[in-house]
Amino acid sequence: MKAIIFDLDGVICFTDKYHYIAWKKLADKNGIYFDEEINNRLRGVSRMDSLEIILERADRTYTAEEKEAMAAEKNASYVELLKEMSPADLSDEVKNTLDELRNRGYKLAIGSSSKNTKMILKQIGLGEFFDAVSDGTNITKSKPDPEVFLKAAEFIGENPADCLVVEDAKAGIEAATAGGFKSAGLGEATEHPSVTYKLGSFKDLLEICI
Ligand code: B16
Ligand code: MG
Repeated sequence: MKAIIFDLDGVICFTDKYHYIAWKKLADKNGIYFDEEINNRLRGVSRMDSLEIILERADRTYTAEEKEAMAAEKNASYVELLKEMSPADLSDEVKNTLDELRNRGYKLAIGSSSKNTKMILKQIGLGEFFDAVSDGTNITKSKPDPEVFLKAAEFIGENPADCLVVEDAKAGIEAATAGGFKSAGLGEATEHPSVTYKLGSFKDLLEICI
C-alpha cells in the first residue's frame, strides 16, 4: 500500500450531531417526522439523497425547486454549527495516527461526499495537512459510486490497488470495493461483507499500514 484515502465524517471527525440538528430543524418546520435512526441512514449519503430519505416521511410531494431550497436552508443551518468546530474536535488518537502514517511514508488523502469538506478540515486544523482532497465539489455521483475515491487516487497519482480506503459507512465500503480499493471499516462499515480489514479503533491502522 502506498496511500491511504480517508472518509471525513465519522472517520477523521464527527459531524453527525450537527447534521442531525440541521435536518431536524428543517423537518420540524415542514411537519415531517425525523429521528436519530433516520439520521443514521444519511451517513456517507449526499445532501440531495439525504433529503430524499427525509421526504419518505412527508405527506406531500415537493417540486425540484422546493427541494433545492430545503437543501440550501439545511446547509445554511449546518454551516452555522460547523463554525463552532475547532482543533479540539480532532482527537489525539486521530492526529497522532495520521502523523505516524505520514512518518511511515504513506501519501494521505481525503475522499468525502461532503461539499463542506474544506471548511471542516480548516476548522479542525487540518486545512493544509492532506496531499489531496476529493470531495462533494468534484464529483457527479455519490457513494456507493466509487467516483470520489477514484478522483482521490488520481489526484495523488496512485492506482486504486495501491490505496487503502478508510470508511465508517457501508456505502463507502461498497464504493471502495467497486473502485478496486482495499478497505478498512470502522463501526457499521465493519459489517459490510466486502470490507478488507475491520478496525476496532482508528489507531489500529498502524497495525495494517506498517
Ligand atoms: P454536505 P462523508 C458525508 O460525509 C456525510 O456522512 C453525510 O451525512 C452528508 O450528507 C454528506 O457528507 C454530504 O454533506 O451536506 O456537507 O455536502 O462521510 O462522506 O465524509
Ligand atoms: Mg463517513
